[in-house]
Amino acid sequence: MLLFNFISFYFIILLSYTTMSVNKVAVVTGANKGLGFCIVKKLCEKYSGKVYLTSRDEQRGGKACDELNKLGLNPFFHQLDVSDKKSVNNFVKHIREENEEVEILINNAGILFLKDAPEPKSFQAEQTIFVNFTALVDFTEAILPFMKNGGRIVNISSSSGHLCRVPSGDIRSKFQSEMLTLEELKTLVSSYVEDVKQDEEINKGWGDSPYVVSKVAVNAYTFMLQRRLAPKGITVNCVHPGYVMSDMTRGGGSITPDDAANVPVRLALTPWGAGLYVWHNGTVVPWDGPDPRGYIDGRKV
Ligand SMILES: NC(=O)c1ccc[n+]([C@@H]2O[C@H](COP(=O)([O-])OP(=O)(O)OC[C@H]3O[C@@H](n4cnc5c(N)ncnc54)[C@H](OP(=O)(O)O)[C@@H]3O)[C@@H](O)[C@H]2O)c1
Ligand SMILES: *[C@@H]1O[C@H](CO)[C@@H](O)[C@H](O)[C@H]1NC(C)=O
Ligand SMILES: CC(=O)N[C@H]1CO[C@H](CO)[C@@H](O)[C@@H]1O
Ligand SMILES: CC(=O)N[C@H]1CO[C@H](CO)[C@@H](O)[C@@H]1O
Repeated sequence: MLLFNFISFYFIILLSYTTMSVNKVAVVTGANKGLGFCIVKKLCEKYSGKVYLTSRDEQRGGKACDELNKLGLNPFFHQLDVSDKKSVNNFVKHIREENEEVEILINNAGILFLKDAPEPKSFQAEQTIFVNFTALVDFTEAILPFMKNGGRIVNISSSSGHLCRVPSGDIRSKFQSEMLTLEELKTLVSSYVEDVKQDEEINKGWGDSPYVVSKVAVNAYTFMLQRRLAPKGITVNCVHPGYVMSDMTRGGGSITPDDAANVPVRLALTPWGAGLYVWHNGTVVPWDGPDPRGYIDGRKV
């Protein structure tokens, strides 16, 4: 009898553990404004789980949540600076303590050096690559253990991540190789920074934009991750959101953040494929195909 009670007690504990305590959540980075904010809004309307609006600044994030509360929507706020290890660790710890599984991860946070940035070229290249490429990779790797099987990762990419933007065919084929490992990708990207320091990047066929190299590298990472996570049924896709009217484009742009949020949200809720590079109009674009841009530097072509 005692043994029976003992067993049933643990059975009930086990049952409640497996049925009640793991909650599925969606996480959006850089969500206090612009595209990220609109993505959170649409997820709150359509996704059945908890939605995290994250922002590197507590106040800006809190204000964004208040705005959505007024619309009757209920995102959860958490501070998250993807380029800060301590902040990433705090966020991951929170997910673990809440016993949550990430079903949807949208990597949206991003910054752009404008063309008139005064910093020296080698500094810009180093910053862009090591902070932005490395931050994205490290944040994603930190969250992976908490990704739900069958989950979805959407990375907000850019037309600058298209392979055709790198002039050298030799370098393109390295980025494109299905055998490429994360270590090799990091080494390839470091060799770019070294070439910039030697003033050799144009000769070597990298082109003149660190932004392009960082976005191409992140796209290569997206496809690598897709191959790695396929056995768990996790899909990884990237989207070029269009030339979005946001602070990043200083009032320019040809698509509202609200419209630009539609394709990423559709990919997060019901992806129609994996390892895809999707344009803002919903068309899948071959990463290694011809330049698909309708706009170059904000002008129609
Ligand atoms: N606008 C375009 O035409 C365009 C085109 C192609 C791709 N994209 C991509 O779309 C994404 C969203 O851009 P947007 O146009 O919505 O720009 P945005 O209005 O400038 O928003 C960028 C967001 O990222 C956040 N952020 C920056 N660094 C961060 C960090 N280290 N940790 C956490 N959050 C950080 C910003 O937070 P703060 O408010 O604290 O700065 C802000 O919330 C970016 O990845 C961008 O590269 C935009
Ligand atoms: C969407 O944009 C891509 C890239 O510019 C273009 O090739 C495609 O024809 C467009 N599709 C539609 C339906 O407009
Ligand atoms: C091109 C680009 O995105 N540069 C940014 C990389 O990240 C650092 C630090 O977060 C920013 O200062 C750069 O503007
Ligand atoms: C292609 C691409 O890289 N897009 C973005 C993915 O998300 C990170 C931030 O989490 C951005 O820095 C990248 O630019």
